[in-house]
Amino acid sequence: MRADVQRIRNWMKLYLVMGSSNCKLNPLDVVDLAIAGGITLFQLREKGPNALAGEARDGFARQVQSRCQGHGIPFIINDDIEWAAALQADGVHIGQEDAPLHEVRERLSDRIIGVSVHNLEEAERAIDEGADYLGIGPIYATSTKLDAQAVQGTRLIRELRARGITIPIVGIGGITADRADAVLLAGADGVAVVSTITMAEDVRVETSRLRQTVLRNNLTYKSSLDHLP
Ligand code: TZP
Ligand code: MG
Repeated sequence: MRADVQRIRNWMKLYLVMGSSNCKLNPLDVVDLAIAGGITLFQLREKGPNALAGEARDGFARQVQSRCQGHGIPFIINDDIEWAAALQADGVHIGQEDAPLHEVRERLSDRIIGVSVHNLEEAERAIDEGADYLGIGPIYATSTKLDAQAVQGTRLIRELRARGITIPIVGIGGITADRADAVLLAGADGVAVVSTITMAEDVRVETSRLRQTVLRNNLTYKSSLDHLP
């Protein structure tokens, strides 16, 4: 059964995206500390020059997944639909260059499907085709994703909300605890981060700092949503 919109909205609040190569510490320790600090969703994005492959990738994914399951945190996979299906992950996050959404929905009918969008047209298409949430970014400059598109600030998030579009939205790219406010006030349900958590001096403390910011601000956003037609 597909999760309802309110649950998905709540899962967006503090969304950790990471792969083993994004971490200074042992990546499984980072996952444990981020869970202790209060992440609400985990996306495994195992890509880039030092990414794991084959059995090592599979073993790592299963260890992360079991930690997430132990804490009721949805575990989703970046890009790789067949891998998500094989792992029985809670969902998948796809970009514009990945398989078309209707095919992904056929393969993973009851799973969470998130889509990265960069403009109004991509957003409307993803919504029409049944995306569960939109990932929008890079909001700020990032050095984590080498092929990231141009920095776009919060413009698209504000534009979608101004049009009365209520789909769950998460902002990504260069987001820190100090910058999260602007993303949430623009209308995002939450923030997705890589390096602010994975490279933090104290992963647990930084995660809970982000969580406090997000929970405080989301109240403001929810009450403004109540007034939409
Ligand atoms: N997609 C857009 S920006 C980005 C992704 C995966 C990377 C975000 O990483 P960071 O370290 O939070 O800027
Ligand atoms: Mg992708």
